Amino acid sequence: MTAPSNPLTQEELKADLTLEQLQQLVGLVEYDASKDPFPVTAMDSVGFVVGNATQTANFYQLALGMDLEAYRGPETGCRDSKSYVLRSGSARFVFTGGVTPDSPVLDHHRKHGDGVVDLALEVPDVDRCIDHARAVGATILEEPHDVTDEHGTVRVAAIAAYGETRHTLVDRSRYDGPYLPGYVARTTTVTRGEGHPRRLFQAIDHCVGNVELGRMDEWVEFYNKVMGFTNMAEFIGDDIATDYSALMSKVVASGNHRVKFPLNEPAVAKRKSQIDEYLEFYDGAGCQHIALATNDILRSVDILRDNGIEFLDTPDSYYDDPELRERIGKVRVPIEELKKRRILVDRDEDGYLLQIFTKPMGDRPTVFYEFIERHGSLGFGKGNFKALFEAIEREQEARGNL
Ligand code: TYF
Ligand code: FE
Repeated sequence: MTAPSNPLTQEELKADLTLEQLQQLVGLVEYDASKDPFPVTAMDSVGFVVGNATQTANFYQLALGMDLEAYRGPETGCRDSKSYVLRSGSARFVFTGGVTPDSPVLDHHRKHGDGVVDLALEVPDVDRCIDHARAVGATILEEPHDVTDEHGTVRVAAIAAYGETRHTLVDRSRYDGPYLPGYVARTTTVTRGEGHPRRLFQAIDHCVGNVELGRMDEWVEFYNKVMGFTNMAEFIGDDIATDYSALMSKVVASGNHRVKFPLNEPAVAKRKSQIDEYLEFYDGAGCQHIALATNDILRSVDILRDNGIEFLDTPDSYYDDPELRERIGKVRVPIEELKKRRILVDRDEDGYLLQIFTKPMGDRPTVFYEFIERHGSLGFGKGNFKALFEAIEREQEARGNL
């Protein structure tokens, strides 16, 4: 099988997302798919292990406006764990919790707390990807195999990434059942406000990994060599790191930029890096934040705040700085509207973006979300790094971890 010419996933082809909408949401570029040794269509799903999947699934429906889609657990023959599959646009999250005391899921949770275990990728040819990954020395966690039920067959495999994170590779082109064989369809029973308002985010924009001091380039090379990802221009180097961020960062992306993975490592600085705090509390490398693309960040943030989601605060001085207004130029709303909501704004040669960051979602200061509305910019908000890292450090200090 050849590389995908249409970057839409199996389900987006059936659903209401168009390629144009995705281009706008996550910023796609053109590329020659025929030379790609490891063709990737898109993110398939983000897999989480959590302490209580039943309540987490409920929370993500109520607070983040996601729809429940599928379920697997003791009632369906999976005795030791429960998994709930939720969706918002093309973004799919799978929350798993342990049921039996000896469940390996609980061992993972004991060590890492709530966190991301799987950044699963939809690929057109699982075997071709694994053949390539093996040839260049990747760790294969699961050999390619078929999973089948009355709805068809899914081919899956998995390779190891940073820490205990994995990339499951999924080809669901011969399957039309709920999520994966073994799952049953489950629909959302919660109603939100006026019946069922529009979703709060439409797609996954990028997933960031935090790795140990000195190991960022190793992981960049892993994505280059194993997955054929290329380096994007945006990075945080020594220069910025020592000034204020206490971290270094590089970004790798799949051929068409549909999948983007920034990687951070702590920088040696005067104070304890936010990345060190993560590594300490997650007990190792792992996924730090997931950026969710929205086409109306003002509305999303208003609803999310009403639902109890807490965002990082940005000082008035950020908005009142005349230099900001000069740098940003005209955006779709008055700066006052952004200031009211603490939404950040950045502009580069391609356009601009609006972004905001939540506080950590769980008990440990580890995983958080970013909401992002892109208007042409393909970047990550470089102009906001200083304000953002200062806001993160204020939280870190309040936790006594600075
Ligand atoms: O993904 C990014 O690169 C931006 C900025 O600890 C960022 O969202 C980078 C590092 C970090 C938090 C945000
Ligand atoms: Fe980000």
